[in-house]
Amino acid sequence: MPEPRVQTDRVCSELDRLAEFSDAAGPAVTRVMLSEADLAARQYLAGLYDQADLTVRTDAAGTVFARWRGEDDTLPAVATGSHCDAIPYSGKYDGTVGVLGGLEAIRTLQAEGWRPRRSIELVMFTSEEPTRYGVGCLGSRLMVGLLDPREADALTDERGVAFADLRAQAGFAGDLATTRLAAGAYHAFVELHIEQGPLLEQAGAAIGAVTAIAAPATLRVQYTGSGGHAGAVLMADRRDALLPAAGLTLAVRAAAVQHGGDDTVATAGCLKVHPNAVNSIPSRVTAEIDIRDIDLARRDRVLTEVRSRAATLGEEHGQATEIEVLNADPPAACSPEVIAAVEESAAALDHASQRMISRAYHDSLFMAQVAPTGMIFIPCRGGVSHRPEEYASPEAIHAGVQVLAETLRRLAGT
Ligand code: HGY
Ligand code: MN
Ligand code: MN
Repeated sequence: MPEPRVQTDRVCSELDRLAEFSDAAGPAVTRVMLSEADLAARQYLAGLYDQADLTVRTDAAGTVFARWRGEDDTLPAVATGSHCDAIPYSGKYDGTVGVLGGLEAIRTLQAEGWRPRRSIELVMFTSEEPTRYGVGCLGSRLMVGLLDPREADALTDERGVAFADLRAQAGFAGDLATTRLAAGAYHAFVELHIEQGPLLEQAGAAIGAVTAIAAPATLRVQYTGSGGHAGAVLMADRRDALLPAAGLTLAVRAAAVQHGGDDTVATAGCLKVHPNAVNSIPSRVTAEIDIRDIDLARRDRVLTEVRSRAATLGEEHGQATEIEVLNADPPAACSPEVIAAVEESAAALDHASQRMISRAYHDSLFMAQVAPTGMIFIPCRGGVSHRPEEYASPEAIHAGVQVLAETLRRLAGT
């Protein structure tokens, strides 16, 4: 079988260029959904899609679909893709490898003169990261009907800007209900992504064939004390909102360790202190907590424990406590057919592969609810991700794009 002739230099230089659209100094990348940097990145990608003669549409949430028409465009297409938004001070490969790698896989197949029977659609999902609204995968949740369009439009960021207004300013018009995918829209979905863990590198395997995606949950807890002058209010008279929040960050770890298992992870990754001034007693503190597990019942046990501790801490400190579950999603199983296509493609190209679960979530977590879905992982150095040191080598990217191209050929050729 002819090896897909991936132009690795091209895709790596495009990844470098994409990383420049950022609100952080390199090598860090910050590209929050629909920020100026994100809008500029979208423009850059639109130019690349145009050069590849793809037919592009954008839905009302800002998810972009770039379609390579197959011989029979009426058949359910095969989709691939990922995201280009990036959490603050992260790296340049999370998500982008799946978008630019997907584009490179399509260009590689085009260059061979091969024509897919089914159309191949490259999807760039809007807002995979939870940075702006606290909930991740906004675009794919809407596409699969898991997020009420009115609720989504009403989401407000920390400046109080609603998604409805933000997307209108970006030119994404229309009712969010129109983002819902038609039943059977896709024959299959496969996402290329860095592993964001160390297993492939440790095993010396080039390819991960993902079998399942862990179950994420996010909790928001807000404590309201009384604040005041840090010098003038005596200790007995204080209601410092940071105290129950500090107790909660420790309780999150205790709950995961005592009530979870080896695959249970939890952290309070976000703590917003108001007014956040050294000489002012915190009057309001909001904690956002991330809890995950591959076992749903165990994840929910830990979630229940953390919610209970959050309430108790508020009572102990005599402070008003608001607790909100932002999302509590089930895990996803990948499709045996897509897993097989990934493994057979890797074998045909002499790339060592191994089956594994994804502890990070991805848009695939939701696409699996509407189409046979799989993921292709490539190693990232030291398993590091969501940090500026995140790195995927050209060799790793080359192998991942080759296997993606071959997987698309298999899935879209029939
Ligand atoms: O948090 C995640 O798992 C993904 O990177 N959004
Ligand atoms: Mn991420
Ligand atoms: Mn990602």
